Amino acid sequence: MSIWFTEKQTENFGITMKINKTYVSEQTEFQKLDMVETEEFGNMLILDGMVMTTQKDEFVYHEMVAHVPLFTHPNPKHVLVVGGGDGGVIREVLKHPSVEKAVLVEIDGKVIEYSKQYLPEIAGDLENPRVEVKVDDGFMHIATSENEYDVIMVDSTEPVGPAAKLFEKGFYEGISKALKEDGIFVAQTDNPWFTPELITQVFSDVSEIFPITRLYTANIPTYPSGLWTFTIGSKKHDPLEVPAERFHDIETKYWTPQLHTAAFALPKFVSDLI
Ligand code: AG3
Repeated sequence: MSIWFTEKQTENFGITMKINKTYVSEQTEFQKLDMVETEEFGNMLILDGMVMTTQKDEFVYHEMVAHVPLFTHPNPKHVLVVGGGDGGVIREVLKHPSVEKAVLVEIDGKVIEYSKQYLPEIAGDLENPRVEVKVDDGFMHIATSENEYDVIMVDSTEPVGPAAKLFEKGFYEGISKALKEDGIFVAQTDNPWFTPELITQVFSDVSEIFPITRLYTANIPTYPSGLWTFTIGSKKHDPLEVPAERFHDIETKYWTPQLHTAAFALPKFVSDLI
């Protein structure tokens, strides 16, 4: 007998994977957490029935969340990751030598604990001395920060459950206040096939707050539709005007200097959303 997991991505459509083992299946204080081994994509973290990350394709999301804003900023020193308790974004942030301190604010300590145990190559850098891990509410952390960060990355779940307030305009206003005068932020903003209205709404909210607002995409096979979007809000630096010499050498599997710019070239039906 084989066991299969389906994420129902919409009422009528889903993604199905063969599961070899279930390591954890637990209701935490905030959400349902499952950690499983899949045949095709290695170990996988599922929150509230939604695929968060897998060993095989995690690099796409984590590299694209981290490197696009970090290379856009000329000298990012102080960085905040909201959510992202699996540690993947932090691992990529640490590849930038200018970063002196990276703060991770994850609401659910269990995500951190089980990621360290079952996703060690993703979570391994959470112990790095340049990293400060806080198990806390990211929304509150933003609300109480002022003029502190060069770059903020919002690595949230979907806008249901604990992350719903991370997609509201008031949160982006808080982010703007928490950023320094030339700060940049990025948020994962779902996909254009099943949640086009969300992309339009977030883009419009962010562009009312930030002078430079941009949308870019990456291919993530285990996320709904595979075509994922990220929205950037920037006070001064434009991700489309990064001087070539700023792209220092780093080891990546998805991001390249060419892709940094190419990721902003949108299919027509996607650019029509913004
Ligand atoms: N956070 C965004 C995952 C969204 C996936 N959505 C879904 N499967 N319906 C990923 C966390 C990785 N650090």
